[in-house]
Amino acid sequence: MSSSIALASARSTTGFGDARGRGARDEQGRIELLCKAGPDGAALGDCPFCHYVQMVLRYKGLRYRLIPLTPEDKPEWLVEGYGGKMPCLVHDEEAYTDSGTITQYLEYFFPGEEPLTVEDEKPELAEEVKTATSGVFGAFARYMKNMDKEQDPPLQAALFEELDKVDSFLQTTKGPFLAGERITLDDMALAPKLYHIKVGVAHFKNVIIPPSLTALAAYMQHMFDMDIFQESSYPPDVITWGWGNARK
Ligand SMILES: N[C@@H](CCC(=O)N[C@@H](CS)C(=O)NCC(=O)O)C(=O)O
Repeated sequence: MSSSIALASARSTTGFGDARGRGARDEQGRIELLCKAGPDGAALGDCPFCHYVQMVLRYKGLRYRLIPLTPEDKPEWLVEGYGGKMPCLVHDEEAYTDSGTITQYLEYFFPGEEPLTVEDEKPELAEEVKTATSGVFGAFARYMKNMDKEQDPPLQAALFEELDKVDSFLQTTKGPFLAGERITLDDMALAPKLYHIKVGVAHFKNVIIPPSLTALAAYMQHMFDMDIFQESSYPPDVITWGWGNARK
């Protein structure tokens, strides 16, 4: 089995098979989410992509079994069939990897009253959200992984530039969410990354996100206060453990 999306596409031209509309109630309790384990090897680890998927599952009110795994504990089918990638969602005897694919799948099979995207109604806005947010995590990861002190200032500047982009964008849409008044998948994808940034740069670089980015600060507070964020989250020291390993 090459990739989960290819598998799903093979079953139907709609991309995710034909079972849409069976309703969440039929499916509850039959969803499993395999994700990175934390320092104790058993509790939830520091994965913003898993955090994202969990926020979507909880937003939709779907029950699921969370299965944190160390690299050694990954089942053979995951390693052999899916390159060991996590998060991995298992539903109806099919597995799906990549948080973007997983959340599209959930949105397709378990649609709510309002869509979690604005792509259909406001494609330009959807594009603007992507442009404003897509560079954030890469810039953060490059800064975090850098061990050469001389390279820190430009890498920090690059990250702050990306955060500034998000701040400016939030000023135009007026919040509380990226696309305005309605939460979208982009919010649930971004907030866990902002959590990593907040904790990671303070711990490893001794800097804080510039307080002048007031729209971003308000956005972060709003997202971090949401029940679905907190219920899917892990403590800050799990983040510093994870990035400590990535910096070795
Ligand atoms: N692009 C992927 C990234 C997933 C990813 O990087 N997962 C990492 C942690 S953040 C992971 O689970 N690593 C542990 C492992 O694979 O054993 C997605 O969106 O799902």
